[in-house]
Amino acid sequence: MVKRLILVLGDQLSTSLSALREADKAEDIIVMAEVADEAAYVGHHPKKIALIFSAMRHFAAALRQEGWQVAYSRLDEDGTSSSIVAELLRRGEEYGTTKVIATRPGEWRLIEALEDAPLDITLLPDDRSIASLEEFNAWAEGRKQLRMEYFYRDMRRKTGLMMDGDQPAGGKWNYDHDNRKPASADLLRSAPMQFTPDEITEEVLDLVEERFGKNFGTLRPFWFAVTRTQALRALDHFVKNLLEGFGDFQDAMLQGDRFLHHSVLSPYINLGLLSPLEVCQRVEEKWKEGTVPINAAEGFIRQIIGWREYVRGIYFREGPDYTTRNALGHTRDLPGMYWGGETRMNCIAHAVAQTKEEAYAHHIQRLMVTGNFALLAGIDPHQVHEWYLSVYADAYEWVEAPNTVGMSQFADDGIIASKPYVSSGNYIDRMSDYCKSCAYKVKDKTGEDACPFNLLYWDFLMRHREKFSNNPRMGQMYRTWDRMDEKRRYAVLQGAGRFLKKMDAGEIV
Ligand code: FAD
Ligand code: DLZ
Ligand code: SF4
Repeated sequence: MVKRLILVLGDQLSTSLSALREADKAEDIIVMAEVADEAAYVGHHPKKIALIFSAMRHFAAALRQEGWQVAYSRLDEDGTSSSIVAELLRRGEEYGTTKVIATRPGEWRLIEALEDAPLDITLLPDDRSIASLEEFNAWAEGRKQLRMEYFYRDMRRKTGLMMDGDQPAGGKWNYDHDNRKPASADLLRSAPMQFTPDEITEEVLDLVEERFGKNFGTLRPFWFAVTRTQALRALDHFVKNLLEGFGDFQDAMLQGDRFLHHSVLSPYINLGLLSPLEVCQRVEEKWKEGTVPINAAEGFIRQIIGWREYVRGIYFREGPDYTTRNALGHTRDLPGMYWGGETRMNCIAHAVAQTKEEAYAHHIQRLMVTGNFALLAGIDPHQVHEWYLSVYADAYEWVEAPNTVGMSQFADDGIIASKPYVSSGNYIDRMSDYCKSCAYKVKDKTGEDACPFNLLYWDFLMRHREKFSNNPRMGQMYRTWDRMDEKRRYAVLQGAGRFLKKMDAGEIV
């Protein structure tokens, strides 16, 4: 007689999961399901679906080996329902119970579906992160501005990571000003660790090819880690071979190097294969050994116990309507170049091609290339959000939406970013080698060949002058514009208008 169903979702693959801690091996049954609704709420990249399904199948096998009873439904199996709730109802009928224990999902859509289901469901907190939602809300309460930096300091104190008593190691909380070096192509780096698909993964790849082969993205070669053991090896490889340069080259972009010193660990942390704290502890250990500099270790740890925790807190604090926010009133459709359509902009072409092949782009590519362009061009932030949620292997709404809607598109009206992350082509030129082989000229500020980022940057600032000219961090830009020769200002705005018109008409820009 089964007492309760224990739901384990595709991004809850941690043996320490609250629902599993609550479960009883002898009486409860674990429910895992590959379902059409989850695989299609956006057109996920085929590599992302394959990663999730393969990791789920490996996790189910590991649970069975540990003596758990697992009811696992494959997408291509007869009888599998189309949604998580329908699967719970079906399994409930099969095993004669309506009692369900689940860890709270990472998306409002699914939380609401579970809460509304005609089942006796207990939702437990997801305590795999460092700060609980209550802790985040208590920190946020009464603050005028929710700046990540202050939250991060509390997380340093809480975890004790890189602390000397109650002071930050080395005397500073943040070493970011050392982290702005452009990378050079002749600096040889190791790639992230890659894994050969086993039989389980091959079977998943065939299924994904058949069902989702038309989605944006290249499925093979597939090299992601799909088990905790593999993810731990990827972590080990990163701290030994790549962490040292992480800080220095964190913002750099190179045409011939898709990963630089980045860890490519987000897909594994977000699935639950690695815990955020263990990853940071491993990095701290390396720094204590004296093999990596302080700016690398601090910079990396800040991304996880700072940014990752902070965006999670914001997503759940802001509520289910967060993804529909549009503070700047942007309505333009996402242009075809985001789906691989031809463009003369080399930076966009590269970021999109790499995204298509790897289901990965690093932070500055996401923020300062594709995100920057979408914001400058006034693209509807909901479409931008759906794009990011679809195309990256690490994308789950709780982490993707605050980064896109908030940090990148300023659609939440400045909850996350104190000013919009916009830049002209100059920034991309400084941090990358994209501009050297672009059809546009980054040094040209006006004219047919002028880099579109140069034109759109001013066009954006002018469109939103009322909103931003009093922002103390932006006033200087408006003063620069006002000092510009009138003819040049006219040429810039005309050029931006012509560019946007061409783009809207579907011409190659
Ligand atoms: P590294 O550069 O090696 O960084 C180390 C780790 O820090 C990452 O693995 C990740 O866990 C964490 N991290 C770094 N920056 C952030 C951040 N801003 N928010 C949360 N965690 C962070 N990250 C996701 O995990 N999922 C997403 O869907 C996602 N969407 C994004 C959308 C936009 C528009 C932007 C600008 C950023 C987004 N990010 C997202 C944040 C960041 O780009 C990725 O976490 C990072 O690129 C993952 O690659 P990595 O593991 O090589 O990271
Ligand atoms: C993203 C995803 C996909 C593609 N497929 C499944 C699935 O078939 N079964 C499942 O349990 N989870 C899947 N997921 C992850 C969920 O969408 C994720 O748990 C929610 O979005 C909350 O983060
Ligand atoms: Fe991108 Fe402009 Fe550089 Fe071309 S010139 S790569 S469009 S920033």
